[in-house]
Amino acid sequence: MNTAPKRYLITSALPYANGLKHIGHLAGAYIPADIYARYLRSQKRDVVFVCGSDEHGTAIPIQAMKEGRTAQAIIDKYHQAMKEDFADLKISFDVYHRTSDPLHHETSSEFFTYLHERGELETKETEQFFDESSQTFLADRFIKGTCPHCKSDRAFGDQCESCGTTLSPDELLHPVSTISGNAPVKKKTTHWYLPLAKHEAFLKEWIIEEHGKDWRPSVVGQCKSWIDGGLQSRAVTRDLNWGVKVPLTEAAGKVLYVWFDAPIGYISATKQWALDNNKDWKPYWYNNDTQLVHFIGKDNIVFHCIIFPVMLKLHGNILPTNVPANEFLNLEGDKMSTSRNWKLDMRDYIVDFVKKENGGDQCVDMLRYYLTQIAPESKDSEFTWKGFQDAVNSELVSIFGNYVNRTFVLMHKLCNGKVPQFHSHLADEKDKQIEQDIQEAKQKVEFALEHYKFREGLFDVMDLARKGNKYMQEKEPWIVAKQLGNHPEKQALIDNCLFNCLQLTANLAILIQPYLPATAKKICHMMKVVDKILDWENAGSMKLLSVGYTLREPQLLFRKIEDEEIAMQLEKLKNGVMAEASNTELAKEEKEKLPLKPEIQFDDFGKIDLRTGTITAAQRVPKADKLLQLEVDLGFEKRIILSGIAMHFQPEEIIGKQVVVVANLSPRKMRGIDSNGMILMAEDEHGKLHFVQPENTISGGAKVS
Ligand code: B3M
Ligand code: ZN
Repeated sequence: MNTAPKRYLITSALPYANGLKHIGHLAGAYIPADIYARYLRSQKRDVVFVCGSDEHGTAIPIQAMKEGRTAQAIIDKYHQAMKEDFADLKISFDVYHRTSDPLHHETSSEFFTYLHERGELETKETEQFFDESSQTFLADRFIKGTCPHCKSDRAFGDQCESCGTTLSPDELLHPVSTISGNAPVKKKTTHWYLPLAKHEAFLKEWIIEEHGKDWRPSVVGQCKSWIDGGLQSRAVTRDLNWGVKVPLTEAAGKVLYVWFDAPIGYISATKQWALDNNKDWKPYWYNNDTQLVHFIGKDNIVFHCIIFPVMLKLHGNILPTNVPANEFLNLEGDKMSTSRNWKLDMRDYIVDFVKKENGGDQCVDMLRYYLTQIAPESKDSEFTWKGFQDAVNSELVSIFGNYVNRTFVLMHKLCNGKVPQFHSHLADEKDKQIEQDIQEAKQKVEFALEHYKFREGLFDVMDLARKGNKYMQEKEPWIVAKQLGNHPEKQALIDNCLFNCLQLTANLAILIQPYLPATAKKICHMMKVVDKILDWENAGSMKLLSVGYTLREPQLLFRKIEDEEIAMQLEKLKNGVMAEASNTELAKEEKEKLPLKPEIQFDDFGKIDLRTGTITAAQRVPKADKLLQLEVDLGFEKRIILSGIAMHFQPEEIIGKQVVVVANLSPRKMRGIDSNGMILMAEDEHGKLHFVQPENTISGGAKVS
């Protein structure tokens, strides 16, 4: 690892072609990758940035069923839409491929065959649910039933939608096929497995020993807990009629598991890029002097850090150098969710801002700015419209935009629209300091970008703009112009200030370029220089603009975001959720038939001991999207209770809430944690949960009957 990488291959998670993608995806896997790629290109390094649509898996036929269209129609529609959205937001993929492409089918079949022929896969016969009327094996998501834990009938073969428990189809009570509505039968089927346990030593050595220090702690932590939990063999084939056919005669009707073929999509995309550009793709996947970096969200860590690396190793390819996975981005106090329509799609932003009359490239950069500033690099973070407005108005407009604009206005006013000379004999401490600040900024931003600390790098660029403002404010060239009368050095003093301010502006353009490419270009246009000036090696220089060169009139770099725009977005978000909730089958079903459970006797109810309590602590449960771990004070004791409310509440906001607890429920283990009781919740017509509470705060442990 001492030799500098010769070439870089950057990948962004291949989005499922089953719907539009939201800004959480954008912030997690696309913007940071794009910043990194643009930075490397400005360093003139050899870089290929690949992505494409993930068009296999059960997600696609399920969406087809929902929209009443064919799977092919679904992938065509969303592949095109996603491709356009990424282009609109200036994500600079070198190739945007798709996994339905024959080149990908070929590449992934070859990969499977290679592993199969070398005996690296095992086969196992298992029994799986089968729908006789449609003659199909049922993927977990296609089986519906009653949850063995909470008894809700909104449970699927993979997870209960009510309490969030992860399920296997066998655990469901009264399973039915969602295709036919009939009870499925069990049928024998053979599948191919990747025996991960065999590679445990390699994974430990590679992840923990080799990368334990340079990968993000959250990534290493997740890998470690997977490995420590014992690695199970993973099925790499499925009984499904949508996907890459398993290239074996005995495997008719089977396809590769989507998580087997999707990451191979990175290779197919590289091949496509090579074909289109008359290049050789092989060094990017076989030579050790390639730096492979996967940008993903945290839910994809196990696939990119454990399963795919094992596949790559067995196939003789290089391994990723880093997997800078991001945590999740919440929206206005709640988790983003497609099913509840609590989200902001990239497309929504494009339509409401970018494609509006006062929109355009500046709005693209405004979103890129805010999403990087709040990037969930080390913990979940939150998008709020107010936060967006503040970031744009008080930072981009007031600091960055204002600095550049003042520099140009003053230069036109006080220096005849030309780059002035610098008179060294008049240089003071402030002049020396600002020059040093520029050089330091370059080093800081560079260090941050090389280490995938995109937020930090952006902060350092803004900090330089802040320093520029301060320098100008202290030098006050407009006062010098007014007050120094006929002072012989008057113009020289003004010149020095504006010379520095202009060189700083050119430096800002270089440093901001990976983050806000359109803004950098606009500054170049104003400076009447070609984009070539944006090469990274130019940063730190005080000779970017030549003395005597005429510059254009300034243009405003960013517009303000008005209160009304924010109010409208918030309104839209709320209305969207309402509309979605009343649309969903679920809501309809529940409104029509919320049948009462069978009658019980007074004694049955008497067995339940309900008590009041107060939530004194709350935290998320790792790897369980829906669960919160609560500490509840019942007056006579404190207890740990797990509750499936994480999609509805942030841990911080529920501390201190009074609740009603089923206090004598036998303890149940979930995710390795004992839950001692249950909290009563009421669900409204939109599917939102509310605490059942006493009308006034009363002491803990009070009996409820
Ligand atoms: N399509 C899952 C996701 O979007 C999946 C990523 C594949 S990357 C090879 O979360
Ligand atoms: Zn349940």
